[in-house]
Amino acid sequence: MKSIKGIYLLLGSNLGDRMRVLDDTRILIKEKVGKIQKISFVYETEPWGIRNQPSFYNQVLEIQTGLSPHDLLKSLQDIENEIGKIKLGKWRERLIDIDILYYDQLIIDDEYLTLPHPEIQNRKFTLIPMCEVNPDFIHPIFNNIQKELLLKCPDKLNVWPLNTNLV
Ligand code: PH2
Ligand code: MG
Ligand code: MG
Repeated sequence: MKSIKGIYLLLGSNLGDRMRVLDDTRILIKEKVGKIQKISFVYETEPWGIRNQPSFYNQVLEIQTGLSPHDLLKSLQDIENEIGKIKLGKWRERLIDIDILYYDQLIIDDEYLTLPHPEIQNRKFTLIPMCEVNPDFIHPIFNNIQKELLLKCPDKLNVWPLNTNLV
C-alpha cells in the first residue's frame, strides 16, 4: 500500500572504519534523535559525483522523532561533528554524512534545508536501500513511489549489499 508518513535518513561514510562509523552513528541517533524503526542493509557503493575517492558505505534508516525538520537537521549536524571529532580530530575530513531524505510529505526549500533531498531520484545508492525499507513511500513532488523512481533512475554506478547471505 502506498505510504505518505515516515522520516528517512541516509547515512554515508567513506573514510576510516566505515562499518564502525555507521554503528556509532546509529547509537548517537538513538541517544539524541529518537527511535530507529527500520534499517536497510549496509551497501558498499561506488562514489557518485567526484569519482576519485574511496567507495562509500550507505544505509537508510526510518526514524521516529518529535523534532521539527530544522531541529532534526541541527541534531544530525551535531552528531556529524561529534563523530568527526572522535575519529579524526578537529581539522580533519568528515567521516559521516547524515542526510534527511524525507520528512513525511513535507516540502521545504530554504537556506538551511531542502526536503525531499534534491538528489534522491538520481542516486541508486539512495533508492536501493530506500526501496528495501519502504518501496511504496510516495515522493511528495514527483508523486512516484520509490520503486518507480528506481526504475526510472539513470544512475549506472554499482551498489553492493554487505553482510547478507543473499549474494
Ligand atoms: N555522498 C556524496 C557524494 N557522493 N557517493 C556515494 N556512493 N554515496 C554517498 O553517500 C555520496 C556519494 C555527498 O554527500
Ligand atoms: Mg550527502
Ligand atoms: Mg549532507
